[in-house]
Amino acid sequence: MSRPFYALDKPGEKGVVLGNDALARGIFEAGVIVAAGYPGTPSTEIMETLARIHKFYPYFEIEWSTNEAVGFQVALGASMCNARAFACMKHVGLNVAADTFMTATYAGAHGGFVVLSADDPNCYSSQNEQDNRYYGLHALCPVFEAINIQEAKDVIKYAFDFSEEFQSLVMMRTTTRLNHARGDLILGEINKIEDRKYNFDKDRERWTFLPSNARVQRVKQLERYEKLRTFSDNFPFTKLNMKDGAKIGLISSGIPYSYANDALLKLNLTEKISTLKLGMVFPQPEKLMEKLFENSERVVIVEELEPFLEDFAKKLAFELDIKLEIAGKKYFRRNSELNLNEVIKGLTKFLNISNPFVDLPVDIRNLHKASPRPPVLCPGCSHRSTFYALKLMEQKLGKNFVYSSDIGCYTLGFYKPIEAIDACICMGASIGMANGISKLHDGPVLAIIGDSTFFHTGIPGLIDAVYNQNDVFVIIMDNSITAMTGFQPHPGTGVKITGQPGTKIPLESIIRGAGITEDRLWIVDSNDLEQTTRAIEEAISVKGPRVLISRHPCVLFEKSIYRDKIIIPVQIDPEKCNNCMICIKNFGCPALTLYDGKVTVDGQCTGCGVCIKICPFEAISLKE
Ligand SMILES: Cc1ncc(C[n+]2csc(CCOP(=O)(O)OP(=O)(O)O)c2C)c(N)n1
Repeated sequence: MSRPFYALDKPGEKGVVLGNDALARGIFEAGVIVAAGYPGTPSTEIMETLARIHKFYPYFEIEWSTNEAVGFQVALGASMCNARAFACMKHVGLNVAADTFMTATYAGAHGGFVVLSADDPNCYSSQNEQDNRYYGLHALCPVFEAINIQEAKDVIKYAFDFSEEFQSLVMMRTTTRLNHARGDLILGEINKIEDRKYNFDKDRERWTFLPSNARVQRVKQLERYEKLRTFSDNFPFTKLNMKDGAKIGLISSGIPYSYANDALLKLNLTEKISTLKLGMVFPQPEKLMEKLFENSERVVIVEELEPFLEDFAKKLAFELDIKLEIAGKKYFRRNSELNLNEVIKGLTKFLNISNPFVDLPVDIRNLHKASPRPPVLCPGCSHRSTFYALKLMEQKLGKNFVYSSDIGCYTLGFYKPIEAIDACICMGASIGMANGISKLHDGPVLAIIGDSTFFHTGIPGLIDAVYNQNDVFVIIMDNSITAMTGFQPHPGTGVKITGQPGTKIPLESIIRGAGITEDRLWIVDSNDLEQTTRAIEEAISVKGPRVLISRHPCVLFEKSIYRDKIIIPVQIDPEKCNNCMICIKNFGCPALTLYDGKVTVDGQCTGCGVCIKICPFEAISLKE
């Protein structure tokens, strides 16, 4: 197996990598001993790259945990043993881990402990664009950011040293633009921490949050916070660049700083504006800010999402009684991402100068737009067959079902032609919401959840349904992988992140353990339409909590591992096809298209054969 660039022991070597590869490299260089997390775009590749590095350096431990709370707890346990520990998640994952996080920050870190929160401005692949810098403020946990690929590696590596020096947890906050950008990276030294003992630190008062201990730890947390506040001015990746005679200041961090820097270059303003670039965005460097304020009449804050730095800057200027104008969100949007174009527009408005680039296509995204495509389930996706069977049953019974959904590929059942999904808020919420709806709604209430999501946070909802005898029909769309985030294994697959075998936990064993009896449990092959429809019909006629596992492996995942598998696609007999369009309008497989007024099969067909069963004219068959 050839060694990827990011796994080389060649300090000084230069290459081009993904932001997430750079972050993984930094974590590895820092000497991580335990890494844990749960997949979530845009963070997933960090763990996957670490797992690839692990193949060459198996001395550290790495796992996909059941969910982010568990991942965080695994890392916390390792930190308690004096190990360098890393927890990885997307921004909403920190909501799942928040209960542990909020209290763990009182106790602080023993071995260096870094939690990475990958935020997603513009909701590219998320249900919200929450700004997790506020978690830092909320938990008094220092938050670091990086402006480019090289810094991503350097900052996160440094975060482990920092964490140990201050005995503090550190949050590394990234955004999609950093995680998924590519850029130059110079490799650093691999830190080999050889002389440490990794035994549990039996400091019982520190780790046991009985109220009597919690009060003491809270005071310690506040003392630590004061040290962090003071240190922020000396943070090695924070830089105040004062310009002689400049009366304008600019504060920024992360990717927005890179845009601001480019904008100043393009506008020829680099010598006229003093800049404060923050590497540590919480706590903020008060002395550096004070210096900038004292020398400026106006300061602009360039930041994405919430006015996090802006609010702090205004408060600080007020407390210091320095009179100056501080502006931010007045010139820069609060939702979505910024880009160079937007930053130039905002800056020129703030400076009240004309924008020389206004007619130029500065926003390169406009030049490279892909043709618009609606998000759809893949050709051959087994979720489609389950939805189709459900829709058939609605027709047959003359009833509309309520579909309380979870997050996964199946959420695409919201779109035409399926149009099933009625509600989806966050991972693990489908069964809980269905429990509530079932108490009031007159008609069948379904909870739609995937296998990975069921393990993640679905189980308590099912236990609630059984315990409270709620009239909820849970459908687990089991494609035997975490498909939406790119085929990560989970407890139901029985394979670990390293590719080594783990212990497989069948969904049905948990469901039975939660109190679902055999007469309330159906297990079908999703692509067997007859079997699936029959099971749905039986289950709908029963009251109380019941579960259908609709199981068929993800077709894309299968294709990726069985590359040589011969696919026999379907064909349409033009003599038999009368263009009723059921296969296109109701079933909606993207491999079936209308060409020259006739239904045709394109090269995407996976040969799942489900469309053969739905054609009332028997016009579809497998190719010979
Ligand atoms: C708290 C949280 N963590 C992670 C994610 C990212 N994410 C979205 S869906 C999903 C899991 C999907 O897997 P599964 O339930 O098996 O459904 P599939 O996509 O395979 O159909 C993940 C990890 C998220 N949205 N929220």
